[in-house]
Amino acid sequence: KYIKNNQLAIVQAPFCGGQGKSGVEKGPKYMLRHGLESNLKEIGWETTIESPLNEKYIQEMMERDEITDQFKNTKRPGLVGETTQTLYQSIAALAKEKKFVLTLGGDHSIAIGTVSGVQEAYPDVGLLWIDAHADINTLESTDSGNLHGCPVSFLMGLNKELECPPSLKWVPGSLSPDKIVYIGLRDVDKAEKKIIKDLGIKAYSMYHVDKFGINKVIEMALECLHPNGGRGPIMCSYDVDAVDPLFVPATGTPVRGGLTLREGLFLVERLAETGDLVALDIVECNPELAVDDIHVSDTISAGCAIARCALGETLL
Ligand code: 6HN
Ligand code: MN
Ligand code: MN
Ligand code: MN
Repeated sequence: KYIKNNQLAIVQAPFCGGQGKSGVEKGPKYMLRHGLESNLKEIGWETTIESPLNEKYIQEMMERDEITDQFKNTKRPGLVGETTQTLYQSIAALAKEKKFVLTLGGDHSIAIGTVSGVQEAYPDVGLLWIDAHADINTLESTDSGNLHGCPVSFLMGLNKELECPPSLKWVPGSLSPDKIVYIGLRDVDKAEKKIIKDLGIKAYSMYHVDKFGINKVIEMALECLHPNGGRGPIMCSYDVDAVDPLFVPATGTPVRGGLTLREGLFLVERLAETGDLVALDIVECNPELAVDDIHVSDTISAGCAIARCALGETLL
């Protein structure tokens, strides 16, 4: 009911500046080469490919160093701020046109732009964050200085009282703690645990997946986002490292003990079934971290399967 005429915008976000390993910017190209767009057409979507970050920009980005673009401990805030603002503007426009926005990353820092953009079209959107990590470090708490570990803190406005790099000041930061739910967590930093606890954010870790089963977990998560059986728009930001590295080996920060591939797909099949999903990010596929071709194809085909299941391929 939110999306008009099966319109789907596939946004390429070939960005690696939120972390230190190159190759994650190749995610979109690999997923498209795998046939993702034609597969989605086959199931009835009217697709367009959007590339808000142009070639020249990406070339420049790869050449920028983290010595000059640094803010205290934080790496490349200038680059991350500019890139996510560009994505934000383009995605806000697409979502307002009532298109489903599928963004292919890139590292997870791009969610600063994708979620802010979708929120502009759907202020009450509920965000499902599927990840091994919580990505809620602040400018002060981050140990690594990698901004892909921080997008949620920006989306929630947690850096506003801190000294913030000018490039990231555009972020509205209006996501409230009851409009995000985590699933898949198993590597959360100490400071992140405290933030999650203090703000009362709902988080289903792998412990909860084992305890309740994936079906119960997703039902509880949906209930948190739109309580009392209510309905409303849903966005999903899906870090492929939520799925166990057995199935998704080529990713920057793999953590063992994750979702099975079926659990990872079931989650998004259930979202497709609600009919309320308006946007999806698929991030952190890094084909360059594969040790062989099988690792590449396992990772890319899992990423594509997540997109297809979220967009209804497996619904009968
Ligand atoms: N991701 N908590 C660690 C950090 O560097 O802040 C890991 C972050 C991983 C980020 O997977 O998108
Ligand atoms: Mn992660
Ligand atoms: Mn960690
Ligand atoms: Mn992540």
